Amino acid sequence: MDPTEEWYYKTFFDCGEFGFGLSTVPLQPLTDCPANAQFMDAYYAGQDGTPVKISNAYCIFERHAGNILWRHTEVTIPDIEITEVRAEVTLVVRMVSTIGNYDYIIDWEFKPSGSIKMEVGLTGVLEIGAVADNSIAVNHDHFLTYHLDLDVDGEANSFVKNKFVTKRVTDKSTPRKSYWNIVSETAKTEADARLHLGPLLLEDDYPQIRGAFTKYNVWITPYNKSEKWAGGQNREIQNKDIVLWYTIGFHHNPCQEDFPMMPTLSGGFELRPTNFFESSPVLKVRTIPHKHVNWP
Ligand SMILES: [Cu+2]
Repeated sequence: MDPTEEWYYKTFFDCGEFGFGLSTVPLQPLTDCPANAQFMDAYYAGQDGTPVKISNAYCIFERHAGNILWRHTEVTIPDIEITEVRAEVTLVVRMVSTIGNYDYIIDWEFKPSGSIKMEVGLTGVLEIGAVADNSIAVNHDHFLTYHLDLDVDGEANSFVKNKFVTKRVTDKSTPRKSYWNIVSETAKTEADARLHLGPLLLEDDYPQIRGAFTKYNVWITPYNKSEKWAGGQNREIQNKDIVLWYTIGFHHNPCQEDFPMMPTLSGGFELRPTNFFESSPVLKVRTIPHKHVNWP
């Protein structure tokens, strides 16, 4: 098995549970997705239980973004210079959900390094009000929560936080005054695992009470099929079947360039394997022969 395939298999995630699912819109070939994309339909259960079809709900394509996967020029050998470069080719799965005036472009990008990158792009029509001769748009937030069931090497998993810590040298063993180190902490309970986002609103303000999950951008909870929304109860999470809730927040201060159509604004995060593989999983990636390149 390809080592990255194994990682994807072990890093099981459920991308079918977007609250966005019902708002999925058909993708337009050649503009929503590139010419090399394949499209798939999707179905959801309608109000009366009958299946409702969304044509071209997903697209899947190889992305040749022009990025470097890895490279090195070896300059330390006398009289010889060796250069090896590999272009990055990734696999992207895309869907778009339109909710009111906004369109959310949701990408899952699978990289040869084993990294899985989640990206969401915000675009659409800015919601505005008219005040005398002017148009105004209010400051607002967008929060998107990803519900990730990370079963790495089986169901039992733990959440480990790696913190960078400054250490002062006190024993005069070296002229250096300090160094830095990594201190690993395994979260025992849900409260231990929360990571802070830093909300702008006061805690007793009504939108903040309603969206209290946005106070932290990472929550870890034990797997429970019926739980669909972020927010913990401080249960034990060490060596358990755990799920990770990642909340991406956008504090949107509208500007004139967002009116009337907002150019796509993107945010995201990356799941990167760390000490999972024995060595770099990209060594097997071949270079693209020049004769196979068709310039447009
Ligand atoms: Cu906005």
